[in-house]
Amino acid sequence: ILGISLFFFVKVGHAYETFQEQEARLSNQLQENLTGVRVVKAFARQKYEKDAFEVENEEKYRRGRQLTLMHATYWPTTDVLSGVQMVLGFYVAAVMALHGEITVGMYIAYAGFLIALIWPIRNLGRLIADISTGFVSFSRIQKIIRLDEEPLYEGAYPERPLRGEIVFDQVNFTYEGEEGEVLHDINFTVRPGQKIAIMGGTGSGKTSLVNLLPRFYDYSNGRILLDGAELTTYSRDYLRQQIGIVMQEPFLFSTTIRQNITYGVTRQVTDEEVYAAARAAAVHDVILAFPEGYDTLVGERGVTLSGGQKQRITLARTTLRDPSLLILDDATSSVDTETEEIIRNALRELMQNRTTFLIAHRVQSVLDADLILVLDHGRISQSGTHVELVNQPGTYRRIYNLQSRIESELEAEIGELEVGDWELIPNL
Ligand code: DUT
Ligand code: MG
Repeated sequence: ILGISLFFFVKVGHAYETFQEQEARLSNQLQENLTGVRVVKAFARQKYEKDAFEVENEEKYRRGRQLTLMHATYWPTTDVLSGVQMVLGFYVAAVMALHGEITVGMYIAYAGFLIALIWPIRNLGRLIADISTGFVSFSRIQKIIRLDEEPLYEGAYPERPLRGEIVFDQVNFTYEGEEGEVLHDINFTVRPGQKIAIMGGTGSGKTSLVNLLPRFYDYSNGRILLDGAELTTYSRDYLRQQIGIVMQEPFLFSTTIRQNITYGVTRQVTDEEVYAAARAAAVHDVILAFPEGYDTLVGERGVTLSGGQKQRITLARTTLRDPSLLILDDATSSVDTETEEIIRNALRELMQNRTTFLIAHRVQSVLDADLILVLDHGRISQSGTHVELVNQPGTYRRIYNLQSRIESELEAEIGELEVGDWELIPNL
């Protein structure tokens, strides 16, 4: 029995593992289909997805059946084996009793021992086979438990608020487990209160660069100094309290709009403060237009917001936190030019005396930046102020010319060209 159990220990363990893997694949596919249901519908891929699900589901059925078949062979085999052993034992003892080698009393005692011995051994065998599935589950859980937890509170908590002086000194960065550097040799200096604009094509590393500041990732080489101290000496918790970030992909929780805006603010906030933050993000009037105003639920149980509305609410959320250092990662990409103008004017006050990183695509947004960095495949290809960059050949001037040409063509068409606009465009 022990021999057979050990054999099955290996077999069942393996079958169980492949079954579990398939189950994971199936739930993954189901989850993707549900979250991406709009895309599936838009591309009329229902049948394709159903068929793909069917294939994976069939495979899970096949592996499950194999596992069940194994158990179905193993259990009766050990049962038959125990039964045969018992019958043999009874038979031999009966023959001995008949020949008078043992007494009948002894035979009865012996039969009792035999029953008491064989069933536990049969059960032990089953246990061994079951342990193998336990091991498989355990190692799968361990894979998750073993992952390093981000040490949130390790490091310094300076008493004074951040001034926002930042030095990037030959910083290189590679995503863990991935090949190829995403940022190469980044050097620049930011004085407290300055506004830094980052421009560059998609995938050039803009988000990666600003994500280094709240220590979402740690850089591989070089140094980043924040107020004179190496960034990695600060605790992540402290940095994230001090740094307000509006992420590129807006995310809202399924609660009220008010709770979404006040998210992450630990002190008591008045309605007036919430309204002010919403006004700065040009979303106050939009919210009031909803039937329940600030108490309107977002998401499945409430209203579905447009991309631009979501983005502005996340902007209000960060504004309300009143951070020492502000990062706006493409924070106005989903709003129209006019709304962007409103937001820009409202944010101007917020950015005052506060180090701000602004990732933008429209030259209009970066005109007044103290430093503009143009990223190209992870390198800073150009840096300087608007006036400096526009007077030298390069990417920035190209983008600038392109955008102002489109704009002036548009404006000429509308026939509303204002004299003031031309001041921004120097003679080229
Ligand atoms: N990258 C990774 N892993 C990640 C995130 C990004 O390998 O978790 C890669 C993709 C890309 C490069 O890093 O090749 C830079 O990505 P980033 O998101 O920084 O680019 P971006 O400048 O912010 O692009 P976009 O304008 O599209 O937001
Ligand atoms: Mg980005």
